[in-house]
Amino acid sequence: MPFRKDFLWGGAVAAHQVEGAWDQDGKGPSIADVMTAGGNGIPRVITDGVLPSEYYPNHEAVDFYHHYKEDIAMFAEMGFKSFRTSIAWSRIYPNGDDAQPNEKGLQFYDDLFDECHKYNIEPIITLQHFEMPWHLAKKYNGFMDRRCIDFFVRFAKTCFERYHKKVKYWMTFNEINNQGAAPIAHHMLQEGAVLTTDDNPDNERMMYQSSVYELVASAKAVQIGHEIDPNIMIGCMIAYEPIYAKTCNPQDYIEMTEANHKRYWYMDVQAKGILPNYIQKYWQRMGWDIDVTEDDLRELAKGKIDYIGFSYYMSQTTAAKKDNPHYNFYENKDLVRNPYLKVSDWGWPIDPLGLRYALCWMEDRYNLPMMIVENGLGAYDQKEKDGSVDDQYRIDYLKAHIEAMKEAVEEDGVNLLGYQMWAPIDIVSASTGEMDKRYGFIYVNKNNKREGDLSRSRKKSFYWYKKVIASNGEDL
Ligand code: P53
Repeated sequence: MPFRKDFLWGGAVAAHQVEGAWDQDGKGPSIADVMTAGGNGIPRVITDGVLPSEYYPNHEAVDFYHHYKEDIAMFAEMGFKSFRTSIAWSRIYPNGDDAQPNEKGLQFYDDLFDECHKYNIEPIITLQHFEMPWHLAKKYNGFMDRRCIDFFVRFAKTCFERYHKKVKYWMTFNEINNQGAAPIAHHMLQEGAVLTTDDNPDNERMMYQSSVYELVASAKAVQIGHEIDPNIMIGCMIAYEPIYAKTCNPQDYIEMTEANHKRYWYMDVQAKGILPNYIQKYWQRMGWDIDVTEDDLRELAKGKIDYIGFSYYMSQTTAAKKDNPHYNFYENKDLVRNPYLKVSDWGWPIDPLGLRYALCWMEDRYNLPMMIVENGLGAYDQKEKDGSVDDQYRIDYLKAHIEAMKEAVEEDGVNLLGYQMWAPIDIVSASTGEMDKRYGFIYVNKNNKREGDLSRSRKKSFYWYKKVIASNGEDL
């Protein structure tokens, strides 16, 4: 049997994409609450606060805040061993810089974790999943301001103290590296509450500066978490997309190497506790004076993670270009099509074997336990008159990825703790704000046009995943 007996099968969501109740029980607005609905290929707009004229899909989302008991019962019916979600920072500290936490927000997560434990489902928690308090963006420009380190640490400490007996697995920042090779306004707001515009020529420097502060905040939180309870496991959360070289031309390999540096230096910091030479050399070459103190470096060295959490959706491919002597790489212009792969309806290359490659790459580089905390297919689902959804394409996608993960465990011997698919229930898409980009085993009756009564129903894939878990990954 390839997977350990206590393998953490399950699913993952994020607070802002499911909960709704955006202004209830003392919650403050978050950065997700000021993003409008985009569409397939249409970017979301970030507004200056919540405007009455706009529609913000995260305000209601799928109202998990009021449906969580029903939803967790359905996860339990599938046999979930784990459920990953996040704690909405602005439920706990509505402004982010408040002195005292909001008890009602804290109570909600106590109830949620108790509900999971009722079914022996292990809650797995991300602290900052694209939902920093909006006030931190407005007042401090988020992690461009060093003071945000302390605000995050206060929030993390409150959560560790309150929940360490109920939550063993934690992650600090979701997909902290999305911004790495793509310093666009959307990512910088999502990952660090930094407000900017896409045409700001200073974005890349700002991205590195705010990323450094985020990494210091993460490292400090790891240390505090371990002081509070040495038994909890605190991980990073990296969006892992292998970047392949287009050909075996060595120049393509150097381009690939530089691309990986830009996307994954975060993991080197969090797993090895060092600020890699290649990234410091890059800053020097660009003439940027990034603020990193000796104290910061000591914190990074002391705040190493216990395991690697990562998402896996796709791989990318790049090739060297003329007139690019330093092999600089930017995700918005330096990717090429991989002729061996098909893409999803949203243009994401589908590459199951890339997951095996990913697990091997990280095992070789870090030799740490790993957890796949997101993997799934966003697709247009068709609900039939009898209420069923025949989502065989979703089953095919997940099956192929689980097979690749099995090979990595069985043949390469990687140390894998669990697999949480994204997302067991339909949610609001992070990148587009759509409801119609569906990921779930559970269909939620609500669409892009805001129609629907939020009722839940089982798709074909629901029964398939139940069988997968019951057989510990044997029956795919
Ligand atoms: P959506 C981009 C690339 C890969 C993963 O994404 C990404 C993103 C979005 O910035 O995000 C993760 O909803 C993220 C989730 C998100 C999920 O992947 O854009 O951790 O919050 O929903 C899927 O289709």
